[in-house]
Amino acid sequence: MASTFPNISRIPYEGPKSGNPLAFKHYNAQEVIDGRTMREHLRFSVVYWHTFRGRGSDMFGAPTMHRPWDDQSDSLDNARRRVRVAFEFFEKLGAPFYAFHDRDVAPEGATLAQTNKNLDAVVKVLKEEQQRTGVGLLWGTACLFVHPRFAHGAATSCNADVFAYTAAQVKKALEVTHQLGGAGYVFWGGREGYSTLLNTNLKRELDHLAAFLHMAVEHKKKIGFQGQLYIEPKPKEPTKHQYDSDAAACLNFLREYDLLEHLKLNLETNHATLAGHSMQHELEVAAAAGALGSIDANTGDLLLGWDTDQFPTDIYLTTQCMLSILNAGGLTTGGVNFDAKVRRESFEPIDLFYAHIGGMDAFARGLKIAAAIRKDGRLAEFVRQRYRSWDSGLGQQIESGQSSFEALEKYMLKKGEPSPNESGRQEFLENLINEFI
Ligand code: XLS
Ligand code: NI
Ligand code: NI
Repeated sequence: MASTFPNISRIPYEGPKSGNPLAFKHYNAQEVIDGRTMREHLRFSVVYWHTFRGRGSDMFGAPTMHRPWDDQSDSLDNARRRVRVAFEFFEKLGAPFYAFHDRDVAPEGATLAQTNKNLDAVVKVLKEEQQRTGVGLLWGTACLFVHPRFAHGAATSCNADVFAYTAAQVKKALEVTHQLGGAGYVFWGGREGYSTLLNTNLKRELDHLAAFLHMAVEHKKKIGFQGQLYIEPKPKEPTKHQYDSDAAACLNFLREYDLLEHLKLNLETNHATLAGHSMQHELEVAAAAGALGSIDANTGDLLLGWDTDQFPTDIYLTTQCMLSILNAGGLTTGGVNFDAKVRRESFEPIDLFYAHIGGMDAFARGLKIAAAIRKDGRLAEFVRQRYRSWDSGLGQQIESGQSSFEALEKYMLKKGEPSPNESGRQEFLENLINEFI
């Protein structure tokens, strides 16, 4: 097949002084930072949905994207052609991974059987292209939110038949992900929530969601899929409330239903914003539970209240992300997955390159800065010192469970007043971070 991007060669690393918009200034795949290459640390992934299916429409306007390779039909030929283009893009960008929903890659047929057949036909091409290029699947997932059958939810639908359809669809999506050697599989509860409590049996819906995930775990074992399962928190949009609203809610749900050992979290920046949290908060909450799995790297717009899914370019943000990720031991099965889309006004194919290059460079810089902050050690040392009263004596006794209200009362009656507090030094620490940026 002729090249779709004939004027673009493999994006080179040219270093920070380069003025070439089609070169990396910071992402140098083979450069070793803190014992691992940047490629291994960051495990970049391109999403099929925004980048190859996004058309630039919004609720007020028609599609704007110029995608000359795509005739916008639902034909299998078009779907197969798109795969070749997508892999040329992944290759030229030097992205080691991609991610997709079942319905992004292959058209839905008139029946489930026909839909599965379509998927198989396209998966064949995906497999060929993975083998040709060495690009791997970071995670697969199922689209359980576009079709009208999911209007009331998928696994949490009031309609048991829809639950059955969802199970069948996810069974197939897990099998296909396994076939393509996927490193993981994501559950994002697109419509698993409610628009009004007037018509909702919340407890029953949560029970159903848990039963569904247990079946998924069972099927995963049955087919021998070793990939990591993830749940992706998001508080709202499209529904008013989604059950997987933030990291803490997901963890509570997983714990309550005995699922915590089977799933980790796939955290998305813009979803954290919608939940009223910072991305770093979500990362720290997940890491504290040993459940930090993967990230959907994007960012919102401070002045718009929805999931705008912009490419991340803020070095402060990527530094915070990489600090939390490195402190948690780094990404293993997960990756930095650009669940991000170019703006409606950025309609040329070359904008897809600019967007991803910018996101990759922003994360590469974040990685370098975070590694330097860790190597310097002052930040970690400050935090360590701040808690030093817990390292010996009274604090140590409490932490090791060897104390009681009575013992502590006795201690305090004798001492009278706690030792004085020390400054939290927020501004000092903010200045310290800026030394590295
Ligand atoms: C939507 C979600 C979605 C998931 C995959 O807001 O981010 O894209 O990542 O279903
Ligand atoms: Ni996402
Ligand atoms: Ni999102």
